Parts: sequence; structure tokens; C-alpha cells
Amino acid sequence: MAETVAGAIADELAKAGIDRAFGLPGGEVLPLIDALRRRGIEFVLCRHEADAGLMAAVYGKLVGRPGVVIATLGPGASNLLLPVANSLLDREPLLAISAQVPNSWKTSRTHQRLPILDVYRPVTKAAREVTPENCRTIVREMLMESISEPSGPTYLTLTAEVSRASDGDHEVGNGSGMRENGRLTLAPPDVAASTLRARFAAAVSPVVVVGIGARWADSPMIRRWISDWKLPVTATPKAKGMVDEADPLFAGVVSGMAIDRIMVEGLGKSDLILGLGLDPSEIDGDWHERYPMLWALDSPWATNVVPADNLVATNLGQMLERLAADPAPRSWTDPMSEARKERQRLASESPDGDGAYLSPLGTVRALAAALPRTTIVTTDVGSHKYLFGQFWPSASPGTFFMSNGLSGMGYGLPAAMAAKFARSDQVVLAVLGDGGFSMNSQELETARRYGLAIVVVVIADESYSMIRIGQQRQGFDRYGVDFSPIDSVLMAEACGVKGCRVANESELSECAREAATRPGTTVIEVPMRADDYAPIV
Ligand SMILES: Cc1ncc(C[n+]2csc(CCOP(=O)(O)OP(=O)(O)O)c2C)c(N)n1
Repeated sequence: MAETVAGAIADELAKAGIDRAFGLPGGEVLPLIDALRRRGIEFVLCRHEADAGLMAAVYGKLVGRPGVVIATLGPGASNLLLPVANSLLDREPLLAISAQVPNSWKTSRTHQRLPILDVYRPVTKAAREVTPENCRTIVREMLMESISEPSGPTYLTLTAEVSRASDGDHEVGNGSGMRENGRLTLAPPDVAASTLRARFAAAVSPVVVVGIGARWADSPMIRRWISDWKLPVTATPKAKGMVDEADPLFAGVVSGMAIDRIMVEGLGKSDLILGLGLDPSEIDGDWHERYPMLWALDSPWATNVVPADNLVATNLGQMLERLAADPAPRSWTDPMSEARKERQRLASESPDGDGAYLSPLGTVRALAAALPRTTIVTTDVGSHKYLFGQFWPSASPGTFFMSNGLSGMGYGLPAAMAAKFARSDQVVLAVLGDGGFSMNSQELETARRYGLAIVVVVIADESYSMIRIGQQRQGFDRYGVDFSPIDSVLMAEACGVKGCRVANESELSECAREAATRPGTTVIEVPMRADDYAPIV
């Protein structure tokens, strides 16, 4: 029997190694979901398309293939904007497929009709319509486009009519016309290494900032080079773990996390900042426009822009291999020494909470003491993100996930679920504010349904604390930033998972340790005062 378009799409996805697609159905995507099922691709049913998209993108990043999300037309497609935008700015590989009203409908039939491709074109690497004639080629092309660096989102619309039509794509091959590294021309690694060596030889106080574009596989080579040359090193939150944060050369996390002012002051003392895979979408500020940057990239920035000057474009891993083979051209002074000391002081000397509330740094300390160093941590967006982004001691690449480029609330829980799908043998910790938790806590039921065991920490400060602190700093009266509590324990239980509440660091450690060994998800509510974040965020 001839294959339908839906069947051809499922076939192409399966051939590309896609084993799961995340989503929420509508009548128009039922043929596709059924085709996936028949092709052995699991459809992970979520409670909101945004969560499904966020899960898909993090899953894709972790498994090294594009994550796939499926939504219906109109409202489902609209709900995908946040994860698509997130995937663009955080360079997570995502293929979004939504339904669309059939082309055969008269234009007067406007119910649920939206110009979806026009909406998505500016925030994706490519957005196209599936037809019977292109259904195989276009899927291959979109998958390749999503995963090629800088990885990011692609979008396909598929009408129910087309999905039931016969596969009319008889092209063979691997797709065509793919953009490889955008407009960046890569120099041979030898040439790039000698440029870098010369720049470091001329510098007095250099510092390395490892960014999102540095590949996980290059982490050992980066560590070797840093250690051999004794270079002060920092990382962005998306590159946490590329360098072991317990290494004495590691100075801190830069670009918008806790104690950012101190970090930026440190960078300001440098006469050469090497941005290794650094992308400006990671930087919540403008220091990269003022400070002496040298960009080392192997792909364009997320927005497909490349720096106009001070650029070394090459295969970073091969360049580092050549650099590490040579001794350091000289010794340097460390511009980050004060920042590093201050960070260490704060991390080790934080006061305990006062009995009813935990302190921000005490919370990090208790969780880090309880959980293995290999734990994958995800955060939501808010003060807690700044806290964990700076102070969680990441030890290896791919173990820390936050929404940074977009900074969209609602990321933490779906990201943790995706991490557990991809790395079932690793402990996964989601750290959420009570504001972000209330955006999609219903996904706890999804976690239970799929047997995902996650440690979910909800920091209960009854406030959008990051905004509250900003409001206070700007001299406004407190207004529109506080809310009444939602009982996280009851919420957990309502979704069929375990919930508990802790009152101090040792209870938190104990609870987290137990949660990490349980077969199911556990929600731990941590009471904190919103204002206690103020000194560090
Ligand atoms: C989708 C979305 N809406 C609004 C914001 C603006 N925003 C940034 S942080 C924040 C507060 C988050 O509150 P909560 O989740 O309780 O975390 P906390 O700041 O208390 O740690 C808000 C509203 C955002 N980043 N994303």
C-alpha cells in the first residue's frame, strides 16, 4: 500500500534516529501521531504545547538529534512561540510541526486560521509547508538545519488533508541547499592557533570566557589548555560544567548571574577577553561592547550574525589541541582574583536560615552536599536562576540547563523531564520559583505517567522576587509582584507524586538524598524570604 504523507514523515524521522516526539494533539495531527506510533516513535503527551516544545528542545540537545514537537493548528501553534524562541536564542535543536488549515478552504473560512509561517519565519532557522511532493526532503532538510551549528528551531506546517494524501516525494538523497556555518569562513586550526598565541603573548591580564558555542566534546581539551597555560577562566551559564567549577583557575559564572557586578568588574581589569564560543545572546549586559574581546567561534551567533572584527573562526577543538601542545608564551596577572575570592567567600560563609526560612546560599549548599556531582540541574527563571547559575558547582558539560537567551519562565520543569527522558541513570534536580512552578506544575502528572523520577525543589517566597527586588531598586512602591501561596505539597499530591516541606538545611539535604533514590518524582518546598536574595541578585 502506498505510504501517506504522515507515514513518510514518520519514516524520515525514524530514519534520522528520532525515537520520541513531544506534544499535545488536535484532530488535525492525529494522522501524524498515529503514523509515529506505527513507526515506533513514542508520542510523549504533555499538558501544554510550550512545555512539550521546551522538553523536545532539551531532549534534542542531550541526545544530539533535533527534538521534535507536535501541535495542532491555531491555538496549539500559537502556544509554541515560547519554546521556538527559546530554542533559537539558546541554540537548542528543535523541529516543530504544527497543523494548519487546508489550502482548499475558502479564505472566508477564518476560524483558527493564522499566518503561522509568517509568524514563525523570523524566529526560526527555516519555516516551510509540507506538501505531498516535498514531504520526505523537507523533513530531512529541517532536521539537518536544526542540528547544524548554531543549532536551533525549524518549523513545518502540515494540513490534515496533506497528511492523509499519498507520499509524492520521490527524490532520493540527503536533502539539499543546507547552510553550513552560515557566513563564517573557517580558518585552518594552525593559523587560528598562531593568531591566538600571538594575542595571548601580547596580553598582560587575559581571561577566557567559555560560552554556549563551545562543544561539550571539547571540554577535556579546554581544561587541558587552561591548566597548562594557567589561565583564569569563567563560563556563561549555558557553558556551566565545561570547566570543573571546583578548579582553582575557575573564577565564576559571567553574564547576568548572581554577583554579576563583581564578575563584570573583574572582566573589566582584563586586557584580553577570549570569548570561546561566546554568543552575545548569553550576555545580559553590554560589557562585550566595551571590553577588549577576541571571539573564537566555529559557527555564527544564534541570530546568524558574526562579529565584524576581533574574530578567530575555526574548528575550536582542533585549534585548542594545537595551543595545548605548546607551552604558555608567558605568565600573566589574574584580573579575576578578587572576583574569585568574593565568590568563594559567599559560597562558604553564607549564614544559615533563621529556623523558619532557608537562606539562598544555604539552599545551594544543602542540595550540593546531598546530590551526586553528576546531577543534572535545571532552573526556572527568577532570582533562584541567578543563585544556582552562579553557585551550583557544576562538574561536567551537559549537566546544567536554564533558559538564558530568552529567559522564559516555565522552562525548569519541562527541561528536567527532558533530561530524565534522555539520561535515566542520572539524578535530575529542577530548581523552580513558586511563580514559575505555578505556570506548569500540572506537568508533574506527565512526569508520573512516564515514570520519571525528578527531584523538584520549589522555592516558596510568595513573590516574583526578582521583579520585586528590581521594583524596590527602581524606587517604586511594592505593587503587582506578590501573590498568595499555593501549597506545593498538595499540588504534588494532586498530580500523584510525593511532596514534602523542609524547614532547614539538614532537612533539605536529607529530603533531597531520599528523593534522589526514590523511583518517582518528589516535590520539596523550601521556604525562603524574597528579600534574602537582594544582596546577591
Ligand atoms: C514567561 C515570562 N514571564 C515573565 C517574565 C519576567 N520575570 C522574570 S523573573 C520573574 C519572577 C519569577 O518568579 P519566581 O518564579 O517565583 O522566581 P523568583 O524570582 O522568586 O526566584 C518574572 C515575572 C519572564 N522572564 N518570563
